[in-house]
Amino acid sequence: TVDSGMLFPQESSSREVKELNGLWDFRADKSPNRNQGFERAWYKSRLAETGPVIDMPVPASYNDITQDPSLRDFTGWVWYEREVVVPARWVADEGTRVVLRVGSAHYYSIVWVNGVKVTEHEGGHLPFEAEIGSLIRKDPTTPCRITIAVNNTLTLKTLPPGTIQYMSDRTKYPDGFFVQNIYFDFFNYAGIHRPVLLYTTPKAYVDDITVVTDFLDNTGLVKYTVSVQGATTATLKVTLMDKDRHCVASSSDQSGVLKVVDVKLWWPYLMHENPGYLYSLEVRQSQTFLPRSTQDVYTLPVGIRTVNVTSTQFLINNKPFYFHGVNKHEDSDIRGKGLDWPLIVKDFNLMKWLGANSFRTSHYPYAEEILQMCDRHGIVVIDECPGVGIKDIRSFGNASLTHHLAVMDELVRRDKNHPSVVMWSVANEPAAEMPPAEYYFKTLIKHTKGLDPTRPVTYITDSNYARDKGAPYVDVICVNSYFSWYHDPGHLEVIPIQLNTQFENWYGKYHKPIIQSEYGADAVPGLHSDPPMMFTEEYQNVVLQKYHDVFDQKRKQYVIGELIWNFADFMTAQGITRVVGNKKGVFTRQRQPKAAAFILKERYWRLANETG
Ligand code: GCB
Repeated sequence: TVDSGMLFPQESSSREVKELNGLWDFRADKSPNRNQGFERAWYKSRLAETGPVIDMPVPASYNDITQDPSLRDFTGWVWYEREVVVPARWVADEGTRVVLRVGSAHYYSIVWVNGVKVTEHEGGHLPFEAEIGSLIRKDPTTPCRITIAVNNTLTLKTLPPGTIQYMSDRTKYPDGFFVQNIYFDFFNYAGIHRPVLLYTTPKAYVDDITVVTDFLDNTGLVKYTVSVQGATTATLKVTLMDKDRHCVASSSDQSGVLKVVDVKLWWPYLMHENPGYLYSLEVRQSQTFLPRSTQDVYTLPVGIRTVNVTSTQFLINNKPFYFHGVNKHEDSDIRGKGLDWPLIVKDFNLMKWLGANSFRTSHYPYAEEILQMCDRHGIVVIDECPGVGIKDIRSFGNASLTHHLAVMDELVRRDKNHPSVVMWSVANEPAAEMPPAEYYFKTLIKHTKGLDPTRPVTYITDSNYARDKGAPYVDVICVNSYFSWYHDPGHLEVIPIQLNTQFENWYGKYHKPIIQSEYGADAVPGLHSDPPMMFTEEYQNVVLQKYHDVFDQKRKQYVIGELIWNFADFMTAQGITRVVGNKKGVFTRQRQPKAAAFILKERYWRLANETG
């Protein structure tokens, strides 16, 4: 389990943030065993003194930045470095904690400051941090040198899993040739994907806040717990404020329940004229360190809402919620999976244009900045962990499960307070029919419910309904299917019968609500044919329409949502089924609409009016 909080870094009257985004020195370790950087201790001096370095933007995937194919397809350690001038007041004040934080780096990271290792972290999609105050105070006259080594190698014990395969036939492959096998359908982009920053807190600080919300008639209930570190006798002031910064409730206890009269609930987009209403929970913590006192202030956005699941419905604030949304990727030209504000805002504008009220973070946790947008705009999120491509029986082993549980710890710790997050997804399309899947998913789901008893838990399946070993443990059945695409390609006429059977089978066996968590077809933008043929925009249209007809019959019964695969085209590994990436987007990778986007838009706005 995790032993500290991971509150999103924020400035306040007691906290400062210094972003380290921009150009870093970069060097890929192309030595045969990828280990030269460690053998020669590249972290001990300036990276530029160890050999040639290039400019690398942070945040960004490094893969598509240069013209070098061996860097695009690189597997192994890459090294990032930059120097930062730390404000003198941070150095001078022993009472200031200085924390180095990495939003995410794919996949395994080791961090040094002035040649001293400060932390390491496994997992490519969640933040990690280290307190570095004592190190920068050691030698306040030199700039602070931050070195981050990142390794994107995936093995059977990583999440997502992969394997490294060496090819020893020298009549076919050059010396040292190996490939990274992956079992998921998106490019294994790597590097420092999210912002790196330094932030400060006082020595006695607010380490974590947990809120759980509820309401009774017109009264909102905010159950909160504050955890404070570094203080012996902290006094606390917790104030809940509305949008106009008027105090609506307050307390001086470390935990308790705040009552909000005439509560304004957090509602999803299109379900209410004022979606995404957020209160602010200001936590003000004071501590007296003689001869002076310090204060720490942290303000958490809070949306008051409830989530419940029945055998046929998904309820938000006790009202049936129908997911009409998308599956996404963090993916775009040049920057790969690097966080990019113009892209994020554009995607929200496109989702709203479509009338999408929800998305799934397929197939890994997205940047917390994105969840904050969801909170504010009322976009509902199914928060998925990187458990994608669990196909090999060895991936169900103990070491893999232990890591998977740890990832859920980190994911729930980071995202537990987001009102937009209404459900956890612990995996996508695992080999759920294999015998070890039963214990694996039973344990994983129980663990997740232990971490957060307030949200339903699911995983996304493409297994046979009768043989799926984990389905008994999920709250909502999420099914992916690609009728007339991967099965019976070209035969659009099979969709009504096969999709009906799919729903009846799953509901008949489990009596749980069902989300069509993926469906779709590739369309190369600009390819046309009538009658429709695969890969044309017309074919994608008809697949969607035929699925929609069945959804309309079933959504009044127990189908509670439909998420198109995919919002936009995205990059994949090279292969014979992918024409420069996956083309199942309703938008192109450059975020221009295909014909299908207009069909979806019409439908989603109609659904918004019908389902309220
Ligand atoms: C799936 C996967 C998704 C793929 C998609 C496809 O079932 O969950 O990651 O991209 O199918 O297009 O093959």
